[in-house]
Formats: sequence, C-alpha cells, structure tokens
Amino acid sequence: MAESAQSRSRRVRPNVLVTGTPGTGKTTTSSLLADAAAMRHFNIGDLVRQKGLHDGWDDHLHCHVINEDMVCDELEDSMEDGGIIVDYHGCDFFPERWFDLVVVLQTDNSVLHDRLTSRGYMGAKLTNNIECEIFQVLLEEARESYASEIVMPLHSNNVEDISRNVATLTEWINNWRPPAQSN
Ligand code: DAT
Repeated sequence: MAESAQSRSRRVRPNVLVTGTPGTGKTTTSSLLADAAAMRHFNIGDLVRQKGLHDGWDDHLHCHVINEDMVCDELEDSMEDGGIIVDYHGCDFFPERWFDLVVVLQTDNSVLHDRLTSRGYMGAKLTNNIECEIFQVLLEEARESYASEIVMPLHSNNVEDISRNVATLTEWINNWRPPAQSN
C-alpha cells in the first residue's frame, strides 16, 4: 500500500477527495464546499479535457481515456500545498498520502436514474452507472484504497443533503489540524 496520509509533508490545510458514481453530486458539492471553506477545487474531468491529460477518446464509453500518470503529475505540487478538493468518479490511482478525507457521495437508484437520463445518459452508459451505484463500487474502491477511518459516505438525494453535507465538511475542514510530526 502507498505511503499513508500520516506521513504527509508540509501542508497546513487538508486535502479532500470527493468521489462517487457520476450524478451523485460531486461537482455541485465540491464547488459549494470550495466557496464555503476557501479551498481550491479540481474537477478531474475538466482538467483532463483542458490540459489534454488523456490517451484519446473511447467511442464505446463516450469519454476520454484518462492518463492517470499525467493527472497525478499535474496535481502533485498543488496537493503538497494542501487546501485542495479533488472531484472524480474514481479514487484508486491517486497517491494515498494526498488525502486527509475521502467523501463518497451516494444517491438512491431511482433519483440517480432521473438525474442521469436528464443528462442524456442512455443504454449501456446509463445501466453501467446505475449498477455502479447499486453495488457501491466507489465505496468499496475507497475503502480498499484509503484507511477506513478517513472514508466518509454521505447521502446526496436532495438539496437538503447538499446543504448538510457542505456544512458538515466545512466544519471538518475548519477543525482539521496537521498531525504532530514525530521527528
Ligand atoms: P457529479 O459531479 O457527481 O456527476 P453533479 O454535481 O454534476 O454530479 O450533479 C448532477 C446533477 O444532479 C446536477 O444537475 C445537479 C443535480 N444534483 C446533484 N446532487 C444533487 C442533490 N443532492 N440534490 C438535488 N440535485 C442534485
């Protein structure tokens, strides 16, 4: 397993990963949280498009084939500084040491189905994402990739959930202190 967050370096503000199936509210939540807690928000999908951090287009899945090494290289310096929110529908390729908290947003299937269809998802792309949520794929991936005590699942079914989640996470960020260094 990668070097843990406990051996982190100089950061004086925490880094937070917001993950979950597409449509669970990662970008909405991250952007509100960035404003509320004065953090910097990286939407990995946007970053990949803007900086060309991909290996071309996947015709089957209708998305770019992300180049994970290029994404990690692009983010490394910012993550060292801290105060970053990363928003992506995957979490197993980031260095474990980057994050102090890993939030997994979860949405009821019928609600998620409506959100994804109104986004234009259909066929295999729709089914794959609904199954991803049913089988809690991102929660499992987060628990396999990070210490269980930093993984925080949160419901994201309605606007009240968003407000509560942003308030909870803002409080968590503001109360965070760097761990005492042993040397
Ligand atoms: P993601 O970044 O996980 O793909 P998003 O933030 O882009 O999701 O949200 C997708 C759509 O669903 C968008 O129109 C906002 C809406 N939405 C997200 N979370 C919600 C919530 N908890 N309550 C109501 N609407 C929500």
